Amino acid sequence: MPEDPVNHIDFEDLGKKAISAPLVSHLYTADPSAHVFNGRLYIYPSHDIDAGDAFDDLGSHFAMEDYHVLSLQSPADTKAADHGVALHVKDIPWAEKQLWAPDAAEKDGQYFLYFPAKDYQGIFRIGVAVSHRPEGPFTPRPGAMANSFSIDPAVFKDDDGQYYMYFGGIWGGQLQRWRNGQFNAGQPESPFAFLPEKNEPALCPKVARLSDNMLEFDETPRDLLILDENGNPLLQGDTERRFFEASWMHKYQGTYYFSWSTGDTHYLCYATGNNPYGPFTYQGRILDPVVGWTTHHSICEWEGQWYLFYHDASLSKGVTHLRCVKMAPLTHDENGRIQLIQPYHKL
Ligand code: FUB
Repeated sequence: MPEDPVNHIDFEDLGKKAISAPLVSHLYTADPSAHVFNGRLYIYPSHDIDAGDAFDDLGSHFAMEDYHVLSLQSPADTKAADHGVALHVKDIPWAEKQLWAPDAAEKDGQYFLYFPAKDYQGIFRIGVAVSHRPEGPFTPRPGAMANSFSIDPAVFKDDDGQYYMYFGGIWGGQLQRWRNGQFNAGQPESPFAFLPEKNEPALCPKVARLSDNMLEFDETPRDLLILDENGNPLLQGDTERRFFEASWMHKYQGTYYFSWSTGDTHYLCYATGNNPYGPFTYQGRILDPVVGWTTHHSICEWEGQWYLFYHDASLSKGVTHLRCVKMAPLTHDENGRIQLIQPYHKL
């Protein structure tokens, strides 16, 4: 992926301008998925490392090997506890490499960690691992979830007790290679091959209800349609709005909020709908670009306040694949609109 879009950064100055500090600084973390379990806030992030892999537009340099779970006792905490290794790629029979953005869910006292990884054919699949404790360690299932593909699983529990997984990501996330349940392994291996034309509807994130045991899809994944203000699907060329990766779902006052990253234009955006499958209508931005190429988030209510969990690359002074997770208050205004968050103050 291209290097940091913000050039010539004075990181000392940036540290003063940042609206929030890294929640941990003894390891690099990214893609924070936050949930409150038993009154404590748990964060399920990617654990970034520098494995020495080549930097490219397919994200080969994101070569993560394990997950650590973080947690906060109170919203006033400025540092998160690190519960150590919760799952390592060497213990996942089907996965070869690249443990990308995970999420977690709880059901009946069991905790489920959902994660993407490349299998031994180089294809991203989504796996699940189980624990009796929110912080793990998690025991992986022997195989990936049947019919799973692409990256960035996010699991949402609706008020009726049904769980849904949202997922997908283009370029290195391989979503563009999937058509009608088939993976197109053809050349070239460019992130731009197999994408729709700019004037065609954008590729959609996917949604599927989970089975009662939380281990499989309960249905064939469906497209989650994101419409513009005129009711037309967002177009692939609408790069400041179209879906790229980093699905998240939250519900506020009965409305479903689907949010995502625009990837190469570096925004977090959201759309609203009246059911978990959509369609969703584009509403606006949540977060302006952060230092670093990627932007990825979750949204979670804790003790009556909503928070955005996100990352930037400030801790590594701008190294794209060495990121740090952060949190900031998030506000829905009186009309339910999410107020745009600027990650750095203008001093
Ligand atoms: O962390 C690896 C990948 O970078 C994630 O899966 C994407 O969402 C992006 O943040």
